[in-house]
Amino acid sequence: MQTNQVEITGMTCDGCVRTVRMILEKQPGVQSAVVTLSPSQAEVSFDENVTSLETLNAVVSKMGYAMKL
Ligand SMILES: [Cu+2]
Repeated sequence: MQTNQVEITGMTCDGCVRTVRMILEKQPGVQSAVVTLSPSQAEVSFDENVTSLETLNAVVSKMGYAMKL
């Protein structure tokens, strides 16, 4: 399990924050996701044997957001 703090671009309101958090928490291997608007970032804890920041970034990118990796 690892925890990473990553900057997220594209979030403009609390709705975005909720959306990103729900997307992340639904992904296999993700244990928790704490998302904030200011600063615009996510703290994600996940099992690195199951998923990766690259995979999670691909998922949020489909929704119009992006992680700065
Ligand atoms: Cu929004």
